Amino acid sequence: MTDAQGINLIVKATDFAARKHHAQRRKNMEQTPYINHPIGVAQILSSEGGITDPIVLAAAYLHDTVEDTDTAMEDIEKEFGTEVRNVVAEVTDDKTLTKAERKAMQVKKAPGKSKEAKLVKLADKLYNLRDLERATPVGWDDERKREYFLWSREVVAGCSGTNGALEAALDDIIKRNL
Ligand SMILES: [Mn+2]
Repeated sequence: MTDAQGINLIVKATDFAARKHHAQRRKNMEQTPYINHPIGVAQILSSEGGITDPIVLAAAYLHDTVEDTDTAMEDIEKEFGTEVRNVVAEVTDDKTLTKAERKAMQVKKAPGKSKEAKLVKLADKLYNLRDLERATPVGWDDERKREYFLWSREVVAGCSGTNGALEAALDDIIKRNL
């Protein structure tokens, strides 16, 4: 991939995600537009993780489109190619499972994921834990918050050896909140 192709892929993914998530809001008090989350995940990978691979950055923007919008995995394949599709597929939960089963699967499957998928996962968890540390979501209590940190710690452990900076930031925030 040339630099121009890489930039094109990332910008196209940003636009695609913005359109798909346009009507969604985060579950925080301020009802932040959902797109802030994938943008923040890509930003963490780029600025803190030092990631420059356009496949990983495009997948970061797209990582919740199949799980949370009407996007099909085939749409991702058609628009962004097989490599991006594979990373998005690896970080997409199976919605036919219950929430508890999906969380258990994330822990179980994390160690076997590709490096690209682990990077997106680490940045996604870091973004969500920072959100959680800043403010408790509507309808959550301290116990639910603690359980989320405990579960995240297990998923992150399954992704270890992938990116020193992201893992150090995750270690810090998890220790601070448990
Ligand atoms: Mn996410």
